[in-house]
Amino acid sequence: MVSVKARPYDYALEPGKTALVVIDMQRDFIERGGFGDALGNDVSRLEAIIPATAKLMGLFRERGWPIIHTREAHKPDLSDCPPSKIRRGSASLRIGEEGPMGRLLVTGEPGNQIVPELAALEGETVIDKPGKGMFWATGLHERLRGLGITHLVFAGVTTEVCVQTSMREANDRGYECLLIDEATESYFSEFKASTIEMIVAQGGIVGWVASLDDLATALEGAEAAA
Ligand code: TIU
Repeated sequence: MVSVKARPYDYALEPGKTALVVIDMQRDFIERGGFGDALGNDVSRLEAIIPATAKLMGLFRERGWPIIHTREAHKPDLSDCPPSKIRRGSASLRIGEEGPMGRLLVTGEPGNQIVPELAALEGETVIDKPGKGMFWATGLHERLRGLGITHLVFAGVTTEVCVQTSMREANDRGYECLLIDEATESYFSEFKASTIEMIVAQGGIVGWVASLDDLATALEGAEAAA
């Protein structure tokens, strides 16, 4: 066990049972012309976490620990996208419509690819998820159980939408969840801050939050002591 300084109290990370989940770091959300932009958001805020997320991924890759990448992606015929979700998109550009980076939130389109700096390496898992949460209609729980994973470290976008939904879903399935502060972001700074407070409130009702430095220090310290 590696003890990581975190809120609301130290997180007990279990090497060998821990996976990193990087939520939806796809061009649709991070670059101009994508879904996030079509919803009227300032996407530059999200781009800023790419270096910290890359560093976090490096900590897992150096140790050979599993990394799961997710993408919010629908089938080209949109049969896995509820009409309610399409209706609530932007009036100018909706899910499945052709934008500057191809059809919005549709699997295989340029906008649906993970940004190049954070692209998955061979052997890493990429999950296309039709919902905001990573367990809905993905088979991910069974896959994680097959790998013996009980602990999940979270990164990605947006903090209050797909990251928080996925953390809550993971919590209900018994995973011990840790979010890394510098590796998640929202289009709304106040939503990120509120989400972090919600996660750690009531004794960690959804999980823990730590800084990237505190995670790196804990891992390196534990290895130096071994
Ligand atoms: N709109 C928004 O903030 N987020 C999403 O729709 N998806 C994710 O958070 N990935």
